Amino acid sequence: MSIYLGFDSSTQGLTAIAIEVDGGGRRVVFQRTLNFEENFPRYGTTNGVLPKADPLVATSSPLMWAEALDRMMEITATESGIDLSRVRAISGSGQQHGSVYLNESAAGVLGALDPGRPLVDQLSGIFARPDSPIWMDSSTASQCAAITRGVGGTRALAELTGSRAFERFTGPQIRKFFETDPAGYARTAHIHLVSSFVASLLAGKDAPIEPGDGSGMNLMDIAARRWAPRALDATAPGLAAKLPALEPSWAVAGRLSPYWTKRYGFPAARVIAWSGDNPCSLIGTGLISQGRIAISLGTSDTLFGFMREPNVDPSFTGHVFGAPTGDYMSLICFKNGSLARERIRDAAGLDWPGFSRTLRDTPPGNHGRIMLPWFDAEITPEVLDPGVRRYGLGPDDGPANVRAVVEAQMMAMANHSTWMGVTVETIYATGGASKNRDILQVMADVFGAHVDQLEVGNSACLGAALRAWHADELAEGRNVPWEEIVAGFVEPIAGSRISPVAEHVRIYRDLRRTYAAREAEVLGRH
Ligand code: ADP
Ligand code: XUL
Repeated sequence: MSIYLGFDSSTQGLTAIAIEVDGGGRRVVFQRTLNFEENFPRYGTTNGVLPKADPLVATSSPLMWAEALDRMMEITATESGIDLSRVRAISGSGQQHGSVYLNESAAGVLGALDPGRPLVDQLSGIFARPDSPIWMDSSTASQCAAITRGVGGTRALAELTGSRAFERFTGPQIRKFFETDPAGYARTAHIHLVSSFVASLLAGKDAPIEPGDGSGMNLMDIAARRWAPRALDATAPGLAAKLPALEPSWAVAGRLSPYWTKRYGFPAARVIAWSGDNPCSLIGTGLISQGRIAISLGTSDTLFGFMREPNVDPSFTGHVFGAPTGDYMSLICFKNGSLARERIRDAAGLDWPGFSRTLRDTPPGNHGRIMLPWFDAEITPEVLDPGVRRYGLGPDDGPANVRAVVEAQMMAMANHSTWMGVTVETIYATGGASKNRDILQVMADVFGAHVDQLEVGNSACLGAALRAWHADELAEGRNVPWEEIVAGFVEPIAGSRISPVAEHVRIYRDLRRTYAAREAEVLGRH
């Protein structure tokens, strides 16, 4: 019997999952989440984000992520009930795009961590920059423009890296750091993603970046899976020397360092390259062949599917990322996801059961009333000048706003995903809000598709554990097919299927056109 660990360092918290694999038997044996704001208040984050004066800026604390990792490893060792000696490998998932800037001392410190002292006490000197820009940041429009020019235009950059320049992507963030703090950039020896940073803490040395998360940087040649010199040159000087190696998703970054084995009694298990939360979710939802999609309703809402070839979105709204299988995935990301739903819920004075009841009590189509739910700058479509727009709807009409925000989110997802060319018959729903069946009913009606709820709500974390298993087998010389890896873990909850109601599907077919027209009107794209 073997145990594999998967961790998910996400925007709002850190989750751990342990899976047990025993011949044909397989099950999740442990799951726990630590919330950054609640459990680590001394960092002063709200929903995992540091306070900021500029609404377009979003940063977090890499030291907080490290402290959470330390606490979670302790919990796994002391409270999970699992037999630690059976832990063979650990991998993880990180919120995508976020970057961590380490100075020259970092390598030495990570390689000689003292198991007698807490991790954070030893890390305070390793950063060339104390905060990390994260995926919610939209402050790099001028850097996006400069990089696009440098690479030869939007199409050229999208074809090279899988995406046009996006404000939150790591390359534009690195360029901004270089422009605004050249001394800090010069002090930077290594730039990690959230995923490769946390993996480095576990391995006690620099862990690689893999193509799933590497494709969220505007720096990787998506077809060759190598750093793209043209993109690096257009971003910042001397960048190649500061980036970790790019290695396959199943690369072994090392073994758990003595800090973890001596401090908590873990075996020297393999540390497998960490990936981004969306590539990990692709595995954790079992999307290992073409033609199906998943929607994750987390802090961000994302819609994604497996792809055989890197076919770039002709409208440049969506992304092509590497998939942890060695293939590709298509993805669109919405920033106004769970936090937008929460704002409407709070304004209406409701809890989640009340929010659900309201969805049941209000009519599909909302009598034609529409909201553009851009509380924050939006990614899809690009909105850098945020503001909620309401049509036929007052801000004080709580119930109508509840329906409007969910309908808006689902219509935007349906409208902006047509480039993927997938005839959507079934959607796998995951993420924190996917437990809400009334939200999923709106999803089913807007897409005209069945929606299945997955057993494990955190598919990114599960995907990370499954990747650990797959890579450990490979390292032992056994190439276990992905179908076999995901079987028994990613099946929808029996009886959970939510089916579209034909009459509602008709209503949304029309309303989706109205929604698209409103969006175009506000964005000045008549
Ligand atoms: P992350 O993307 O940070 O991993 P999660 O996938 O854990 O986030 O989702 C967290 C979100 O789930 C919370 O912000 C909350 O808004 C949402 N959520 C939790 N329970 C419900 C519910 N019953 N209905 C709708 N949303 C919910
Ligand atoms: C994807 C994206 C978000 C983050 C945080 O491009 O920005 O989904 O990965 O979850």
